[in-house]
Amino acid sequence: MNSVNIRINGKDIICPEGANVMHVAIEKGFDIPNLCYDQRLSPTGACRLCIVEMEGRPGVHTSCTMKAAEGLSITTESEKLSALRKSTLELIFSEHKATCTSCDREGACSLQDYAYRYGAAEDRFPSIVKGGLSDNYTEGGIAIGYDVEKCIRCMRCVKICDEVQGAEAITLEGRSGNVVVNTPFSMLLTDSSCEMCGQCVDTCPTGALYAKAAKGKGRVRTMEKVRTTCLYCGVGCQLDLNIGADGKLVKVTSEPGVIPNDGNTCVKGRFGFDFIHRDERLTVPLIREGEAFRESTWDEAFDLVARRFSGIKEKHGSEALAGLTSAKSGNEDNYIMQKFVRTQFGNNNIDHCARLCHASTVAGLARAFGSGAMTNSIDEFSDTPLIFVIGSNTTENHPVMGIKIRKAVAEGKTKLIVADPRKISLTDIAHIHLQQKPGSDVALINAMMYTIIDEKLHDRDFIKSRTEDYELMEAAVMKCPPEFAEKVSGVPAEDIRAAARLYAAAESASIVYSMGITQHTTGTDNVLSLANMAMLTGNVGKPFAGVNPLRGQNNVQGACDMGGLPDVYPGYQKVHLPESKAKFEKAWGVSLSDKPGLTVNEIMHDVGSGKIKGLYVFGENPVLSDPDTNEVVKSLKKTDFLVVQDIFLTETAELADVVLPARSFAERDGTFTNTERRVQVYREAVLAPGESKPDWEIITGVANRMGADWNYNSASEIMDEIASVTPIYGGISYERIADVGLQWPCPDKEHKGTAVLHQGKFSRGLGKFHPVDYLPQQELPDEEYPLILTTGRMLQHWHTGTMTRKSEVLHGIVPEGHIQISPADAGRLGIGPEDKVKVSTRRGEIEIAADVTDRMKEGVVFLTFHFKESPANALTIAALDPIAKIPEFKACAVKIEKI
Ligand SMILES: Nc1nc2c(c(=O)[nH]1)N[C@H]1C(S)=C(S)[C@@H](COP(=O)(O)OP(=O)(O)OC[C@H]3O[C@@H](n4cnc5c(=O)[nH]c(N)nc54)[C@H](O)[C@@H]3O)O[C@H]1N2
Ligand SMILES: Nc1nc2c(c(=O)[nH]1)N[C@H]1C(S)=C(S)[C@@H](COP(=O)(O)OP(=O)(O)OC[C@H]3O[C@@H](n4cnc5c(=O)[nH]c(N)nc54)[C@H](O)[C@@H]3O)O[C@H]1N2
Ligand SMILES: [Mo]
Repeated sequence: MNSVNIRINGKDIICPEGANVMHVAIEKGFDIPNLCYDQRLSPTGACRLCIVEMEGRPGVHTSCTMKAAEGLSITTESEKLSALRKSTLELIFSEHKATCTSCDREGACSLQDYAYRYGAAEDRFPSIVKGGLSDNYTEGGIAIGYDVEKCIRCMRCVKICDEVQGAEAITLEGRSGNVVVNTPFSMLLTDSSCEMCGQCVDTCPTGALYAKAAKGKGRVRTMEKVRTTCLYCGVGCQLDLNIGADGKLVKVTSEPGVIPNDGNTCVKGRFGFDFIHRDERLTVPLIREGEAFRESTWDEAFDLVARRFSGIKEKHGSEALAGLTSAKSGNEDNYIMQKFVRTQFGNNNIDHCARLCHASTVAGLARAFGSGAMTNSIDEFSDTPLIFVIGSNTTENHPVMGIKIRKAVAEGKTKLIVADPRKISLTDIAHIHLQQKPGSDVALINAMMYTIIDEKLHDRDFIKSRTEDYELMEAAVMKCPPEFAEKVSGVPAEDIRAAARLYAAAESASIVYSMGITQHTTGTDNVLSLANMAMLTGNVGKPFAGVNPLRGQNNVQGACDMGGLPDVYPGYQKVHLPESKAKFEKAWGVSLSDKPGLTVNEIMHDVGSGKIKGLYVFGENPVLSDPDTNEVVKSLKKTDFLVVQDIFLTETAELADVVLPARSFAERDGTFTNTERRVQVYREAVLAPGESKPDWEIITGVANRMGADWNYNSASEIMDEIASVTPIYGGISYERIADVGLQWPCPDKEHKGTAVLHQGKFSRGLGKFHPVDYLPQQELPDEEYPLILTTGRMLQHWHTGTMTRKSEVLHGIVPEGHIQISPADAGRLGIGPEDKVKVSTRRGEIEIAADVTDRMKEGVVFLTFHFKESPANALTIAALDPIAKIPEFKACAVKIEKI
């Protein structure tokens, strides 16, 4: 883009041609009054406060609709402008009842500020406001309230909902001259597309829209704002926790322009943190006495835990101990946890939920590219010519990335292919939807590659210069023409061909995937297939392309980076290699085991068989999240000694011998690493409940009583140790990431971080093609269990529900679980909407209400695992991918009966 010279108040400025003048002015520190402007939105020009004078053009002009052109010269303040702004404000007050004394926004309201600045009177014109509070802005008035008397019809809420969120849920009715209707916003959640993200509340300049839970709890100016990183998904949104005088969270706001979310959040980030103040929070250590727990001091708990673990080690050897680390907790805590297991337990029996999640990604992409991480960055999704979403329900599970994709498609910048057995929200706007049967992805992708090779759409230069073993892959693919894939997957061959052509023809194309790909006995094969297809078309190692596994938990990337895995130290340094062992023995001052440890499922298996006697579960809830719950509970009950460290008394904690109370992310400092490998800070914002401690402090307490001598004073100090032993984090320090996080690899203090991996060269040198053949799922439907059950998540809830089900808003929107079933299957089984059904597999059964929906394909049913009353994992199968050891959460055989 060309640069141009413009002039604001006599000051020369260089900016891109066509840039929004208001935006440029604000960036350069000029204070042009505005009410309808939000940098994320198209210009409205409605409030007329941003008027400026322009050299050579008489009159006044709105700067928010002005584009930068060479020689443009404007003046932002003058007597004339002040007079006009004053009367504009006075007119606005005829629509806005200035009840400032009782308003939460008092002292932090642009309207109030400008009125003061320009001496506007609130009562110069008669009020035309009618109506009052409308709590029913959203259904049941759960989250958001609307005060008609404060609305100045700036359109920011309408536009943010349309242009940014893509939900198009808000309409402004009856806007004609001076006529104001009672409820200009009419919406009902049940048949509205509102996602309750609260973007409208956040952009509202006057407080007409407000978070109901925050009403009366504190004025903006009296609250402290603490910038932090969201606890929910791997997008890593930056949020501002607004803290009231009582030290409690009042509401969440967010700032446009801040990476990676640009001020956008989903319903969980905006309204889902009230769980931190719930009475059910753990406040003191608990020790089991018979069937019940009693409270204890930290001293007693530390002593007991250390004594029992040491005792088990002495009597049964180090192999009798294992630990699970936590993708919900910080990098520092995970680093300390794996150091604890490796140095105090003396083995590598450390793993975590990444095993249930992206283990196949780590295995597959490491084999193909040399690194298991997302290759590209979140920002790119606004401008990627083609996005292929496969097995990711992006708008529900990585919502802020989902809205980026939605916006890019709406603006015509992006073509979208979605492959998912369900009609998810993204399929509504997709150019092609491939609705495959669960478990048939290899056939589908191979057939796409068959078409690409057959029609010579592949990138021969890239294949020749950057990859190896192409021929092996080609031989496998040529066994899988689209007609074969149609038989296996149920997707018409012509659709597969069309998708292949669209993907291959794009100037650059990005693959976005998640659990639909990874959670299969063929998970690693699925990932290898996607890597094959990206390399086949030269779509790796450049911007707007790549293979992008969306990491799930807020810090699952970090928990892996920190060595929360049985085969690697921090930074993926292999435990079996003598040089890494020597390095960490020197750094930690102890001798270490070079035998790779056990994975989650192997740990659970050995717990069940009695081989493992002592287990330390940190920040996970395997009773509800591991496959085949009945077996998991049986196993856990067999442990000699089970320690659970959590913020709540979870279903797993209920089985423990000792429960250790942790602080939540809002009560301590630390870092999370998001899905694009960006290391970001979260900060202490509220008072911690009772005697809870930060995770790293708790683990250190146990370690020191087992013989370690660790003296960490802060999370930042731990990060310095991490940086010293972890080359990809070598350049990370709290100082450097205070404002904006850095993306690893970031090897030294001068390095600016890495946005795109594998540019010029793959991490492993040449990219490696792998021949992959289609294999069916482990447990196929049969006469007795005729349907396929696939499991996953929904927008409003998080995994085992420990947090989201304790949030008023989230629980209010979705209080219970449902099984999604196609109208055809429901009809055949005589099941109607909301009917109670019994769902059973060879492993267990649950009762739940039916959601009959044409979003499901015939023969497939879908269940989330958020609700302990209807636990999905009572049904799932513990069959594992042979390489990655990830369970087949996405496909097993099931039977459904009406109760
Ligand atoms: N709201 C919310 N967000 C979350 C989470 C949460 O619990 N709640 N969890 C986080 C975590 S840890 C993770 S890992 C991510 C997961 O994020 P996603 O992977 O998006 O979540 P899922 O719902 O498990 O599965 C995604 C999709 O896979 C489809 N699917 C099922 N079987 C198959 C198949 O055989 N092939 C293909 N191609 N698709 C299939 C499902 O229909 C579903 O739409 O979400 C993260 N974000
Ligand atoms: N059927 C089925 N099962 C699945 C999946 C599926 O798609 N289908 N997906 C799998 C996937 S991808 C994943 S990632 C797993 C998730 O499985 P889990 O990780 O077991 O699930 P969460 O409910 O997120 O558990 C996190 C725990 O950490 C606690 N916690 C939160 N913050 C802190 C903290 O700061 N400190 C401590 N100590 N604890 C904290 C929470 O209260 C909660 O108990 O589930 C897996 N299970
Ligand atoms: Mo996950």
